[in-house]
Amino acid sequence: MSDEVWWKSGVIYQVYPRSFQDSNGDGIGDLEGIRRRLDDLARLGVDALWISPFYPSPMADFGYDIADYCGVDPTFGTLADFDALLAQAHARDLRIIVDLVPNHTSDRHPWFVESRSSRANPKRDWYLWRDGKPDGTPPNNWLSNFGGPAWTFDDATGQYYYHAFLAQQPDLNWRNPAVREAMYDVMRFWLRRGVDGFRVDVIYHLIKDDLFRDNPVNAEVRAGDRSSREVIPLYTTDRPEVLEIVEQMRRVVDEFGDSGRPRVLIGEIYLPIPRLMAYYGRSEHGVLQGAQLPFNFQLIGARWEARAIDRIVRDYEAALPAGGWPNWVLGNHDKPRIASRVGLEQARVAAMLLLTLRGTPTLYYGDEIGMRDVTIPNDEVQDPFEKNEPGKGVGRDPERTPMQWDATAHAGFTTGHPWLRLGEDWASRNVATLADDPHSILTFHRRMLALRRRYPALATGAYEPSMTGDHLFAYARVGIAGRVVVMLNFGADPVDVPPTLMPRNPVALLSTHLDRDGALALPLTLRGNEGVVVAGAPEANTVAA
Ligand code: TEU
Ligand code: CA
Repeated sequence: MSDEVWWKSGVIYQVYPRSFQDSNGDGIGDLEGIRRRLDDLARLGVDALWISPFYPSPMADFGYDIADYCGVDPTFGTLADFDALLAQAHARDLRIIVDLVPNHTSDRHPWFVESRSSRANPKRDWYLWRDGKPDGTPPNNWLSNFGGPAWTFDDATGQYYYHAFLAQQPDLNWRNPAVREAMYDVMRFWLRRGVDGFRVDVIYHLIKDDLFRDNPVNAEVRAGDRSSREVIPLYTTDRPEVLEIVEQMRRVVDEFGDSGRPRVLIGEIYLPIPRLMAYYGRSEHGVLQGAQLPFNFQLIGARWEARAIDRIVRDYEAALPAGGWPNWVLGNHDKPRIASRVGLEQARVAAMLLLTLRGTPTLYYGDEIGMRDVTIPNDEVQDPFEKNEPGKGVGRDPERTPMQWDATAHAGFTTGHPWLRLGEDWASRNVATLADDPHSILTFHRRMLALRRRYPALATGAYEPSMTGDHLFAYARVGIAGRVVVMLNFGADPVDVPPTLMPRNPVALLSTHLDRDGALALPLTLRGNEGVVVAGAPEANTVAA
């Protein structure tokens, strides 16, 4: 294993707690369920878990509407369950990253209950309250990401409040220093408990325009688009003042980072590359002051072609600030699953890409067994986004279905009735069944993760592009201990690998097809949808002293 800090060399695994493992038969995953699966996660070979919100919540947005930042929702367990999970994860060398949702609270949070009670309440200014226009319509044209106006009128005090998401998720006023201090204390609460870091929900949303100017109308909106696309979020996201807050959050994390246990700040940011880079923060004495890992979502929306991917990797690598560590993501609880986007065969190529590019990978639960989006019948839809904007394909239930563990009832996820239906393939596509299959996608993930540990060049080595064709994308990872070449066939037809790409005495370390090991005969032809990791045999690698 590389001796770099864990959040650079390690692999993050995202757990959506509702859907991971139920321990008490109510059909909803919980913290105790995650604890029981720690050995499975250690066996998979990941290094850290990011757990989506488990805090007390009315669940209007399934936990992204928080009513108490310092507790655990009874659905998910208790604080004692969290402590047990954390201790037992740490005992296995697994880090725990928790979700921080600072942009908005639940409308049931005591802060908002107070804030809406009267215009004179001391918490009034903790949220964004404005008068309507003289004709009674909302203060400006800002739109909710989940459909409709971002302003809801509150009868009690005769003003509108702003919410970037649901009306049940009022946005906090981050210009108010008391809000900042309260949220930094929330961070300290979890850091003291021992968490290893935060994934900060929509960190780029925290500050809105102080003049509440109208957002520009989006000329490129198309029929069938989500309604929030009607305007460009110029005055509601990525405001310059937000970067100061990102640095403040980083300093809070760093208050706890010097005990030999560095902690990490991850930002959830959907922005084009040049803007994304700002969230690494300013450089002071050669140290970046912002988020260590501003999530890089470029691969999520990418056209799945060799040249397009190569371009993304080059542009991203070239844009990184000095000292900025890259990261890569294929999917999450908000986006269609990778195996549905590119197909089951390419999903292995995608995983090889994710786990061999330079930068911290985040793996979404279930992707290691090739779970696909599950069609949810209309009368079973849970996601409020889908309910608000039906028929536009925005629903997020399909990628949130229960983890498929084994071939027993409900795939071992629950003994009760699962909150969301399982994928139809669960009886064969599950961890227990695929673990026994030497050629399964799960076995591929385990071997790929093991390979990263054996070859530190794969985790922390330099990135060297080597060639891109119509379907072949090849690059090398170069560390002090050696050089590893990755060749990926993005097409369904065989592709010949130019011999110049090969190290001397090439040895296959891993193929997505799991049937190449040892010395490679040349010339090499990759089969359709095949990726291979190749090294030079040791004697060819020996460096003169
Ligand atoms: O998501 C932010 C966000 O804008 C979206 O991910 C949006 O759902 C996506 O672009 C649709 O494709 C975060 C959380 O990840 C999400 O689950 C929450 O619903 C949202 O914030 C509000 O907290
Ligand atoms: Ca449960």
